Amino acid sequence: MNIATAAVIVTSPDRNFVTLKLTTDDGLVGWGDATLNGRELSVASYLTDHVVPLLIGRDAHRIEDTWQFLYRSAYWRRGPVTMAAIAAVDVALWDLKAKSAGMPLYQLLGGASRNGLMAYGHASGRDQEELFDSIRLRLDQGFRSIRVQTSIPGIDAVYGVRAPAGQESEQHYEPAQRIARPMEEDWDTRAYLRHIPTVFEAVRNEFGPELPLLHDVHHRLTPIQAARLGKDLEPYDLFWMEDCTPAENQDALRLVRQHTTTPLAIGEVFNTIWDYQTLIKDQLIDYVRSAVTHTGGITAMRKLLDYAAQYQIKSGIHGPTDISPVGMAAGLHLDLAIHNFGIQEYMQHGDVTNEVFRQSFTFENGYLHPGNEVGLGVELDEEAAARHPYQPAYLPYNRLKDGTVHDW
Ligand code: EZ4
Ligand code: CO
Repeated sequence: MNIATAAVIVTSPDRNFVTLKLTTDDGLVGWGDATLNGRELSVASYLTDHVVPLLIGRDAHRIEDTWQFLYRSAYWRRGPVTMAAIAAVDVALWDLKAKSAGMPLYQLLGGASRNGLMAYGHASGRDQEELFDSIRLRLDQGFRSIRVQTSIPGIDAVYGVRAPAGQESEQHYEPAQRIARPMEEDWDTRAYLRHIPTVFEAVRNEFGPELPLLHDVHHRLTPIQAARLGKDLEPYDLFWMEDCTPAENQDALRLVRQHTTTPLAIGEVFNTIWDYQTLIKDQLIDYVRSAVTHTGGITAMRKLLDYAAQYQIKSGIHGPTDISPVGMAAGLHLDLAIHNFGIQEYMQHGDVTNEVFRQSFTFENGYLHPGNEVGLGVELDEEAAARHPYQPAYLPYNRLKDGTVHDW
């Protein structure tokens, strides 16, 4: 089973996606997701210009060897562009191996460790009424765990707040926008720290103690501010507080950890196991947030999550709309197979994306399942993809009131 052709497909149905297509000399097709939100073409170039020529003629069964070859032969290690490119190759090879074995991928990873994957949905609102409507909408859709984000009085635009429930754009919230320059948002940490505990108090009073609630701080706090927020949220029993500090400095989480029992999740912008080294061995976090797409594929994620498992740290695989259905499916197969599954984020793609990517994973009664098609169970429709050419898009960024650039 040698690789005969490798092609990079860039398509923009509801948003940009970069997909790697591998075909073998015996006629199988494998798919990998290489989407890096707002920097898509750099990964497409890394693949097309530097990786595709190296893949032709290689034995598609040699997944570990191909991973090590791409990682080490580049000399320049790690980084989001490199690791997304390696991830795409790795996931496409796992898709091929599972297809050649005639099995869904999770069977090759050890088989199912559970019946379904608890997924959390996103709720948000500009005020309490909108937020409660949004939570009810997710509950009606079957979600049994909810991420809560809200507007903050005194801040104009805040991460994670989507259009009100029922509006057309509500279904496919996407922070990246198809504009020529990044949108500027504003930020006020003191206003945020005052407001958020009141929101969780209101949500608990309305929806009761059972519902698992999550919150994404999106890297905006210093360690001592994050420690305070974790303490202030303890009465509301969060499932997790996500990305509370920008964790290039892993020791920042030590300070947060010393002050609060609110569970901590981090890592959607990390790209290797080394970004977690201190966090895992010193037990400073509870959930690993990496996406298969951004962390070197199934091969690297399996090692990362097995390492985390030794410290009772669980998975919380990133599942925003900027992970394509191919990347989502890869995460779901891994989730089903590992022992230390925690929760899976599920933002749900829009109809146009779902026409381009035919998928067989299911969402029923709050649980995702990767399905039982051979391989990943996702096939890209190249004719449909060609109808949606690439469109430049940027994620927003933040400034404080005095104009200083802040973490977004
Ligand atoms: O902002 O995926 O937890 N989810 C998130 C996402 C990220 C986007 C960035 O591309 O933080 O919404
Ligand atoms: Co996040």
